Amino acid sequence: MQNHCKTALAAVAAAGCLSLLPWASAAAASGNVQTKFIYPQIAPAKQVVQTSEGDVTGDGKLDKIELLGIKKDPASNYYDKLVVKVTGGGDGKSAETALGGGYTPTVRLCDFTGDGALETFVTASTGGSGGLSTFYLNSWAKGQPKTLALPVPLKAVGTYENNYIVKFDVPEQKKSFRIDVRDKKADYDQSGLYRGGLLTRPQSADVLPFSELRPMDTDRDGICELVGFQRATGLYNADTVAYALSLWKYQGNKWKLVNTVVVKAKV
Ligand SMILES: [Ca+2]
Ligand SMILES: [Ca+2]
Repeated sequence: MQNHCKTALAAVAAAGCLSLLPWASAAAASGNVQTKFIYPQIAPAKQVVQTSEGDVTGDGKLDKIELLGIKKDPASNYYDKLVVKVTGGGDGKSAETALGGGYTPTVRLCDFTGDGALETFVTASTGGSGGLSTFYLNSWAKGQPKTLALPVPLKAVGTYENNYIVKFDVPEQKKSFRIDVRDKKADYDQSGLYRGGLLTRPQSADVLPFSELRPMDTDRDGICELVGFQRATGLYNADTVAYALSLWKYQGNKWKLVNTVVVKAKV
């Protein structure tokens, strides 16, 4: 099990690892004359971003799942609000739940909880320079939307060491990983971080929150795990040093950390 998960994480790493108001009217009365004012106002555009099918309610019949996006500015790529709407294939009833906003949202269906019914997993990019995303996991058992917990990002930290090594500590699993960053030697020497291969000052590497949580059935038991990707930055935001990967299984209403690995970022 442990070995298999390691293999799965390694495979993920090797694979490269790595988006109203209608015209309002107001009537004003002035003596016997009524003047009607009409103000142009922009209606938030609500649109279907993605449609899929699957049994999320657990009655054995296919449901229709729609990811809806609402924009205040139709010209923007940013959705101010996202909504998941489920229309039951069995009884035709629909239910929906409102989520936060983001860029390039997607919805995926998978059974994370192991109850045989699929959950909806929505990802949306924050659009910031950190490359982060937000995630929403909902169950729809018996047609009732319920928000489920998500994994918490690893509190891993990186520390530069002599000879162009960054050591990452993952406290959640009491594990350490040493990443060779010799390929950045010219940049690091120029910035004065190293002299003759020796560190000139303490320097840490930051491990950011999740840039991605990817549903994957890594052990092929029909239940989805989540693989988390956290980017680690060195001297500056664009200086990507490594990725911290974590494998999570949903157990007893929470996510259990199964394995972690820190891998060197590909140049
Ligand atoms: Ca489920
Ligand atoms: Ca699985």
